[in-house]
Amino acid sequence: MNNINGIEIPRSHPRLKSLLIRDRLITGFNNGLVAHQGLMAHGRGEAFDYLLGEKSMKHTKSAIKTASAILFLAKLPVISVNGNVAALCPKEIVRLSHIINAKIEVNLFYNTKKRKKAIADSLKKCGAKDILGIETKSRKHIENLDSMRRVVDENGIYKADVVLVPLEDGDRCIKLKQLGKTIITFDLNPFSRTSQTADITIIDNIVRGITELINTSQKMSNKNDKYLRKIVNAFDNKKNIAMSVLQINNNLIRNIINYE
Ligand code: PTJ
Repeated sequence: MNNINGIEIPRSHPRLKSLLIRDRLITGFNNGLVAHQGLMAHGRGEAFDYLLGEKSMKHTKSAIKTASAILFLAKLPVISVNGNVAALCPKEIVRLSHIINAKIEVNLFYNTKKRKKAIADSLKKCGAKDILGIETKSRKHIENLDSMRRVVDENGIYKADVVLVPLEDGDRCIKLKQLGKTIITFDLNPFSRTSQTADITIIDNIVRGITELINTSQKMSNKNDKYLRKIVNAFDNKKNIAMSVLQINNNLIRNIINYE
């Protein structure tokens, strides 16, 4: 039996995993990490996860392997963290940052000082030493980006050559690409602007995909640049996205046939 807000949920409940993930978001919201809108953004993600079959797809492994290779090849990789990511997988973000030697920066759409600090503190509790995006003296602005995501850290996203932007909202992804940065994202929605614009789109629930990225990165940590470049050159993101759309299509068709 699992207990969510004092309500007992039987282990046999078919949606148990999904309910437990929701609970992480709600706990994150109650602890001041997640924006109100983050709860709705999660709902959109859940809907796509449902259509994708709520499991990691085979081709996603290739996107993850490529993401790992790019992160190892990077000069200055940065992981951008928002409220939802901080609530869903903080330990994993810190673990990944250690393996690939990346900086972590808090960057919010619904930007408040209080929430930024709460997110940084919770990441520090998970073992992160330095969290960028908090200090005002190293603050820079990304030009022609209207949202508050324009506020970045000079020593982080501003100078980074590779940025991991999970659960992103579109505008910044395009802008960062225009600045010549390589962008990796986790997004369950293959049709989103972020998915369509990023260099590597990991179409998977970050809760599942981040563990695969950690395990893959552990295995790749001793590979040389030639090996890593070969992986990157063989990857086709358009094909990767198309495979996810096909998966949704197949799942829908299978449902119609089962219904008949
Ligand atoms: O904490 P803040 O202020 O930076 O705000 C964060 C949110 C997520 C609220 C903000 O970035 C936002 O509004 O994002 P969007 O435009 O709703 O986009 C989020 C994308 O992430 C959508 O395409 C969702 O399908 C996707 N998504 C949601 N949950 C997950 C997910 N993708 C992977 N794993 C998830 N668990």
